[in-house]
Amino acid sequence: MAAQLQDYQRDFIAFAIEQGVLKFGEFTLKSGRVSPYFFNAGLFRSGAALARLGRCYAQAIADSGITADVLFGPAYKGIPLGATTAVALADHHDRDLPFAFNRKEAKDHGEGGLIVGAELVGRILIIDDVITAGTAIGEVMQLIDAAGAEPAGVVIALDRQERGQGEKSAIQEVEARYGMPVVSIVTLDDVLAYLESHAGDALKPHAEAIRAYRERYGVVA
Ligand code: OMP
Repeated sequence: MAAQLQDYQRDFIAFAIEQGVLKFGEFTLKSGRVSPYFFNAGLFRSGAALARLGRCYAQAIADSGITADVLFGPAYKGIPLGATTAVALADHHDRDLPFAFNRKEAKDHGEGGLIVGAELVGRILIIDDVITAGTAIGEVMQLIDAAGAEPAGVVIALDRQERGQGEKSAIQEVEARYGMPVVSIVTLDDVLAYLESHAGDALKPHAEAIRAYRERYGVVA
């Protein structure tokens, strides 16, 4: 059954394509899989684009009903994502949450340490770009654990709906392993629904390649 897109999800996909963030072609992923599409969140790179992106993350958080004490943006790509989400939650949802991010390498001078911004205490909501096989999120969980905090969940822009180590999706594995929800602004099903029903003729043929990729690496719904 085709995914039912909410207006903000349809706008988000159109916006990601327009900004060159969501691209179609042939891309080798971190997992080694060769994918017919790629989502590069680093290409949301103007003030207006980041502001709009933050509003989409904030909307996904509001829709999910997840509550948290601190927002966390993992280095590097999660840092601007977490920051713009924190701004959007305060401006549009009346939720002024503390925000933190990490350094990739600990500083041994000045204020030192690995975490910048808010202290990691209580329930931590992770803001990240994409989960494919779930490797990157494991590193973030170690930081939260080391701080003695608890994960509240993960919010990502795109759920690629791919298998992880076994038959379950990488996201289902992350949810089971860490006992927390993972929510996304959009899923691969949403992207397919967009290509099939809303995109122009030039983009429609990409749906075929994505369906074939999903057959090979996707989860059985
Ligand atoms: P996993 O660690 O396998 O879950 O992959 C997540 C990471 O892959 C992201 O944080 C990105 O660095 C990268 N990635 C994308 O950014 N966009 C994609 O569409 C696919 C990937 C990827 O390589 O799987």
